[in-house]
Amino acid sequence: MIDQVEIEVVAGKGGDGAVSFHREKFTPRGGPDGGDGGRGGDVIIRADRRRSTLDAFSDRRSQRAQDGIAGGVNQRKGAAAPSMELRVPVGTVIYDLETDEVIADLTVEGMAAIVARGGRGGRGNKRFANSTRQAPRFAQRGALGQKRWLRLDLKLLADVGLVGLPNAGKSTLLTAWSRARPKIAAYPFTTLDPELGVVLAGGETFVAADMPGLIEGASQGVGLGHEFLRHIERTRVLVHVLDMTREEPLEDFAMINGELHAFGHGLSEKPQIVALNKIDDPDGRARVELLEREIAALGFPYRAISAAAGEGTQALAALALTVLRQAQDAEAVAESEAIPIIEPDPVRRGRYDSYVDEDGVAVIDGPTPNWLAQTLDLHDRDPREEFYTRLRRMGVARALRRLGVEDGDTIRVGGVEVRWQD
Ligand SMILES: Nc1nc2c(ncn2[C@@H]2O[C@H](COP(=O)(O)OP(=O)(O)OP(=O)(O)O)[C@@H](O)[C@H]2O)c(=O)[nH]1
Ligand SMILES: [Mg+2]
Repeated sequence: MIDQVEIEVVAGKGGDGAVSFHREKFTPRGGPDGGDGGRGGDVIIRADRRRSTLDAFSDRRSQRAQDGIAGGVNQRKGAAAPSMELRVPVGTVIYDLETDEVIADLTVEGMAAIVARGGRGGRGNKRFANSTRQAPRFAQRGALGQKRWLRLDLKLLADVGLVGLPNAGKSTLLTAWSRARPKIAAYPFTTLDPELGVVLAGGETFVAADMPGLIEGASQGVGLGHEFLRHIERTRVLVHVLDMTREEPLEDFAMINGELHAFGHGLSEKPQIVALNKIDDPDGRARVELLEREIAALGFPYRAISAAAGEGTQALAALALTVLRQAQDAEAVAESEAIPIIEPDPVRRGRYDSYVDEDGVAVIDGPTPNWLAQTLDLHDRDPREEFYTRLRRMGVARALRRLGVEDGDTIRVGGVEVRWQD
């Protein structure tokens, strides 16, 4: 059972560096004091057990973090943007859509992955001052944030399983619950199996699984019993549906629980809620009144409902959600130690490739050269000088000479074509 969505994540752009000069009453122009821009926000995806589907992304395919703030006068640094956190259900696998590589498998509550890095802030003009250039009239732009397409895959596991005898009203209940779910336009829910339903309760959702009815001997494999019971194994909370129009609903209840116990695998330890169904039927209602004290004495939370008429079904959903959250809280305690954050590979700033492309143009390709080409205004003399100086310091001149590049030849750096000046 796969719930799947494709989204674009765009980290924030870095704030631009400022161009400014110190000003005092009798000094019309002092030294450069433009501050640096702040970093753009990262995009982070975090597993949150309060999410049960990927619906939230169906109408917002592009997720964009905020940009960093520009630097200011008087060396004031622009603020870094906060990262944007997207919340997905536990069990979501994040793929790079282009390469199909797994970026992260968020198996644990709270686990997170940085999926797009914010751009670096640009440097203010103060940082470009040196002995020969005391009043730089340029600053650096903030770098663009990382941008990529992701595929999120969620293997839907049911939170709540419906159990009971054949004909108890399990399928009718799931239908009633699913009717209450608001339609979300254009969401491809057709990929869901019919036995699973997303149930809305108090603004939150959980996933419920309908099961075929269990019969006596199911734990011994009678009537495909083993197969059905294995499905129940993967749910956290059971809703036990009782047909109150039957002669002895409490015997039915005991029989089913006996089968769950006999099968083992922790089925009988799962939290259970009892749904006393078919109270729209006069016999059913009468029997609820007759047996209510006995049922209460069993110690299970219960609700009287009419699955067919949709009566009491929302209250039952709310109760199921409460019990589900309690079960999850108990699990979360065990997992609350170190919550891993998955970080992308560190950028190796000093590294770059140099080669001649199919058009015969020499290319320099690496994080730092690309960054400089994108953030310094190469149409302007001073920042262009700065750019070449920085490249020469990285040994680019030697690499280009090796490729046969001479002064004045066109080269390509970070997607920008420039004339090489040694
Ligand atoms: N009067 C009344 N009939 C109901 C109610 N809920 C279910 N039924 C009827 O009971 C019969 C069985 O309902 P289902 O929902 O198919 O029962 P089930 O538990 O899914 O049965 P299996 O899939 O065979 O295990 C159907 O005829 C329903 O219309 C109810 O609240 N009141
Ligand atoms: Mg059914």
